[in-house]
Amino acid sequence: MAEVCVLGLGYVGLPTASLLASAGFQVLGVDIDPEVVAALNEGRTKLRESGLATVVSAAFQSRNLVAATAPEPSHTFILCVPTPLDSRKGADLGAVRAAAQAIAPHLRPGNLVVLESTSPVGTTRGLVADILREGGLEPGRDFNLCYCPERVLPGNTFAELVNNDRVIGGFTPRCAEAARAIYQRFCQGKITLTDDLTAELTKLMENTYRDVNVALANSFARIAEDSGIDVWRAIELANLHPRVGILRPGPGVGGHCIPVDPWFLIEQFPQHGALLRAAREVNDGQGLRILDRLLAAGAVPPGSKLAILGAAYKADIDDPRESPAFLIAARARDAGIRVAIHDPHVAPGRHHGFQVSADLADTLAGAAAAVLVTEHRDYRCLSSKLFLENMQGRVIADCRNALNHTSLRLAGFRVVTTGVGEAETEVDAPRREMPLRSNRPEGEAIAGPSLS
Ligand code: SAJ
Repeated sequence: MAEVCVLGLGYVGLPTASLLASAGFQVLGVDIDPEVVAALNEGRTKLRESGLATVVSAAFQSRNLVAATAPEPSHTFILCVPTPLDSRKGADLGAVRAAAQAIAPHLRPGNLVVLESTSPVGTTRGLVADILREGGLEPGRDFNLCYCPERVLPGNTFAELVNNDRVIGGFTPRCAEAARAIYQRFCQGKITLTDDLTAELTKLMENTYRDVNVALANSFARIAEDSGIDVWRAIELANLHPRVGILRPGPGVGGHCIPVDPWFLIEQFPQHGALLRAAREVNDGQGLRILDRLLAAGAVPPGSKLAILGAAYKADIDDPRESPAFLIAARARDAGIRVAIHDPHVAPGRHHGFQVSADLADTLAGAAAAVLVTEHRDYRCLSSKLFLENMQGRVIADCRNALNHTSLRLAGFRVVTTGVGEAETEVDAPRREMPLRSNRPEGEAIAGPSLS
């Protein structure tokens, strides 16, 4: 009998299972995908992050970790399954439901069940508890039930799993204590106990905070673009204030967490969702802004080629999920533009309906314009010669302010940068007159409370 059964062998479940195995537990890792299970049992993993593959293969080699397609009786069950959005931007809890149903027949008195998947407030004591009760056992009395959100940053998963502080929310305080006994075997961060509802909201708040703050940076970028100001310099200066820490503008927010999680709160609490929804809309519209600027400048006429640099949703990772690159690509294709996408980390092949290539020269070949979406380390040192020799046009858009603009301009390129007004993109261009007047029609009052 396994001591711990981890359901879902994705980017959180597999490292967690491996760390538990390294800590000496007998772990059964469960995934519904037989190919994933077979590959893992043969010692193959798709994980390419530094440190992770080593921990995973060591866990399998030690035989403390074994993968299977169905759970078995165990002392502890940890659910690390995905919670994506459904077509109405609500939480799709199908995988959580299926995982709870799969463990229900194996549940015994004294067991511990932990949900890690990001979930709407109330999922642990609602959906999960209801399914587990069907076997006649009561959470808090007969078995322990907790919510313990993962907090790892993709790209730094292993270090964050070990070092980050964790919040454990118990259905009862005793449930939380039972989970602490397991997590403290591999987590070196501080473990704080609370109730399941608070822990669920905490996780959603963390990612919503990030989304709203990126949206704030993107809103500032738009203001700067309209004012002929360089937002990157302005942010640098604003961040000299001891209580200000503005994030970086960009092409919007990708990945499977931050563009998704705020919707869980918006769906559950629409009466308080205005700010959250506005942030989502700003971030979702951000990628298309750079394309609109290229279209407005006539840089990519129908029939021409646009080269997109970066398919991963953020720098130096291989994950293309929800990447703004594909939003830009789809809109460009709709406008009759031929699109080529390059990424040095994402597996070459089709993603989101587009071919991603690992050949940069080929991606740039004959392009009228190029747009940098992801600030991979490999791109930051690209020479202007590469663009010059391969591209047909002379326009480069930089969503991350990551390229060497001086060298590109000296080579004859026009550089369009997120957060930088057009006048600022020309060499030696005089600073455009600041629009001191607002865009409000003459005489219209500013809406807001009256001071009188
Ligand atoms: N981004 C910007 N500007 C910034 C920071 C980020 O445009 O200044 C963009 C990135 O390019 C990316 C997106 O935001 O497209 C999200 O990237 P991220 O690095 O902020 O976060 P994720 O999605 O990789 O991981 C987040 C983390 N949450 C927080 O930092 C609050 C991580 O700790 C969570 O565990 C993870 O979501 C998750 O699984 O929920």
